[in-house]
Amino acid sequence: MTDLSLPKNFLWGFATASYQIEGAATEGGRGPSIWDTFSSLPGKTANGATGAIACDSYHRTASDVALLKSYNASAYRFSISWSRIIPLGGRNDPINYEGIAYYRALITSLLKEGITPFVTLFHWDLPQELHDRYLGLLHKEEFAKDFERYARVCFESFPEVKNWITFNEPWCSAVLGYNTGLFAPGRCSDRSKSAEGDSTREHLVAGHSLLIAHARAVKLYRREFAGEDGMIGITLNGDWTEPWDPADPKDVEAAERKLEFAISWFADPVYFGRYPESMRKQLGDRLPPDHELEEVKGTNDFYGMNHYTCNYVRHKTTEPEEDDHLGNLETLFENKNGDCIGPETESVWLRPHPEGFRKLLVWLDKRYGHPIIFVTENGTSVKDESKKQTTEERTDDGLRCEYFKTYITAMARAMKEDNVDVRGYLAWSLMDNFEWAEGYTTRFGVTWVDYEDGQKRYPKKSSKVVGETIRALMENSKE
Ligand code: GBH
Repeated sequence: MTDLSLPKNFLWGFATASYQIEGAATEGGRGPSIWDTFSSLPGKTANGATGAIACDSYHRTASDVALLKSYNASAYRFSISWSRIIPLGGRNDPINYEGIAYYRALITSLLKEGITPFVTLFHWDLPQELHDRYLGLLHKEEFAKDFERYARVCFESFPEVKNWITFNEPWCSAVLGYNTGLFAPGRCSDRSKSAEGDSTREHLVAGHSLLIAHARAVKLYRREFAGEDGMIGITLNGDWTEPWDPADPKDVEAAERKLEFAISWFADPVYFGRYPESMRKQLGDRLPPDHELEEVKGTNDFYGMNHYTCNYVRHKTTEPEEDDHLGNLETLFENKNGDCIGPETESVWLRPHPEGFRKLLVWLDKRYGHPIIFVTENGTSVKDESKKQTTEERTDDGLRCEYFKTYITAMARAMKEDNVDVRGYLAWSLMDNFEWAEGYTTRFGVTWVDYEDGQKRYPKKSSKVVGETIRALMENSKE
């Protein structure tokens, strides 16, 4: 019997994102997004996959909500496709009421089942037109104004939603979209990959625009919509780090610097109104000026935490490359002794290491002054899962079950032993879906989706494990 517990009102459930599950890319008045364009270009995604059909969730509101209900979830995080609401994206462009009706029906059926919606306004699918008009995230003022208007339309249209997330993982939009070019819109300095782009600075500009747009939407929400119980925040990705050689102060410092380049790049502006010292030192005035971050300070009602993995970090002895986004260091899965951080998964970047989750929760709690935290994503792929043939094999996801048990336990430990204020947990993902550049080869769902057979859904064992683990901890609560 464990001494750990979770409060009775702890919210938990599963997460998804619009482009990864909806499909119906050209239906219901939706305009194209940068992911429609990018995924259609040769060589950008595994097997040329796109989100044109995905899990077909656009046509399956009732069955998706029924699935959540059958898992006993008390919360669901999904994202809104901007170009379904405003097909061209801009502040003077027409609204698509069919898109609003789709999300309204989803929200209504969730609430009817007692499932609390967590709604993300932007999970990477920028309307293509805004990219064509002014290069999207690279134009701070235009982007912030257009995003603010889109946010207003959503706040007005869905007043029942009390938990809003402005941006999902701005690091990914900025770095993968404008520095490495692995994600839409795929800009980078490498001319074999992209005709345009500058990996030494565009991601820093994009990141800055996202922060300003976040701040404007938060202030609008607080001013006109939040009422007594509305909450809004940004969701940041962050992996824990351990020094490659704990006896080398330079590796210890590099491990901390990695956290700052990945997390504090966004969280320091949101909590302190300035960029981290380590980034300013390496990037100088390629990083936009701190004084513009004044309006960003104090714009989180909660910290949205996406967390998956952990790395060993080794400092580099050479000067940083001009396009470096990591903080002049290497990330590894083995330390100096050859210890491995965790077992392999289907994702080259992901190795389970639950202790890192606890440590990162504590680090965030300390650095950002004991914020309310919602874990908005946590989960894993499983090596060779897509090769499984029978339904029995496909639903038997042992590594994922173990992952959820150990990660949820690590979270409960951080709450009990370190007093971290976690209010909710959303597992990634409700179902297998379009895994961006990896297409459909990598699966993160607690539900198997059969893409060859009409997008049929089959609950995997992990779909039960998440709820069982959390509810057992809730039953231990004395509150
Ligand atoms: C989340 O990102 C996303 O929010 C979600 O949409 C996605 O489906 C889920 O993860 C699973 O991947 O090798 O340099 O390309 C997680 C954070 C950060 C993980 C970037 C992958 C790739 C680094 N992601 N990382 S790189």
